[in-house]
Amino acid sequence: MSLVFYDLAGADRARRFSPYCWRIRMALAHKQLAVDDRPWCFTEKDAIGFTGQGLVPVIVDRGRSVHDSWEIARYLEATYPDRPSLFGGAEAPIRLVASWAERVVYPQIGRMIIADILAVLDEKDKAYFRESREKRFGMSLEEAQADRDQRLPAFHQSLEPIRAVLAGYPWLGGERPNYADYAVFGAFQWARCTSAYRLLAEDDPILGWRNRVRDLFGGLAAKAPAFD
Ligand SMILES: N[C@@H](CCC(=O)N[C@@H](CS)C(=O)NCC(=O)O)C(=O)O
Repeated sequence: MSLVFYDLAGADRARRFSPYCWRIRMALAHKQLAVDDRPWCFTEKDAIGFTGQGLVPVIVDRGRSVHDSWEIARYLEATYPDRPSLFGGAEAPIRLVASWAERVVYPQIGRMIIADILAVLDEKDKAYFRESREKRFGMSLEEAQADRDQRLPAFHQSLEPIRAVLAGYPWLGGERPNYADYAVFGAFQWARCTSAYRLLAEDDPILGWRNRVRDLFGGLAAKAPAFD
């Protein structure tokens, strides 16, 4: 039986846009696992109620469910040791990369695309998304996104750690891509699947890396509905 994967989807069910789900979609491809894909909307909490929480990604494999992207990555690495490694024996440093991405990269990108995300959602999710995110930001989605041009320079500056790695290696995983790449890439894929806003300059090496990750696994991420 294939592994079941609950993945956040928009009005167009083919538009998958969660940064955390993209981490796992890439990790599943890396592990060469067949996936029974379940598109999921924000307000379909009942469908994942069996996990005791309300967030995706969720996987069900070998009779057990796992949620939280990091826990899923660890589960895949432990359960499929004969498949290409996600951590390359360096779990703790990769946890650092994933954690840095969540705390530094994801929030900045989220703030720059939050109103654009609304437009790709299923109608039934829109009120929930607006209300929950406006509460989080303490302002309207449109206000949160309005100053994104002013935010870009600080965002670019905060990405220096990525450029430092790419100056010496093609991937954040070094000579080969691994979960470090997918953990950061999730945020850029989230943006390209929901917004036409250009986050990266044409000459930024991070854009070249993003495109290399996008094109992995036969263009898994490249083929997804997106704005570039
Ligand atoms: N720490 C979790 C975060 C997962 C998360 O925030 N997922 C979002 C989608 S990107 C979600 O399911 N949100 C549901 C909601 O806001 O109701 C992970 O790493 O998987």
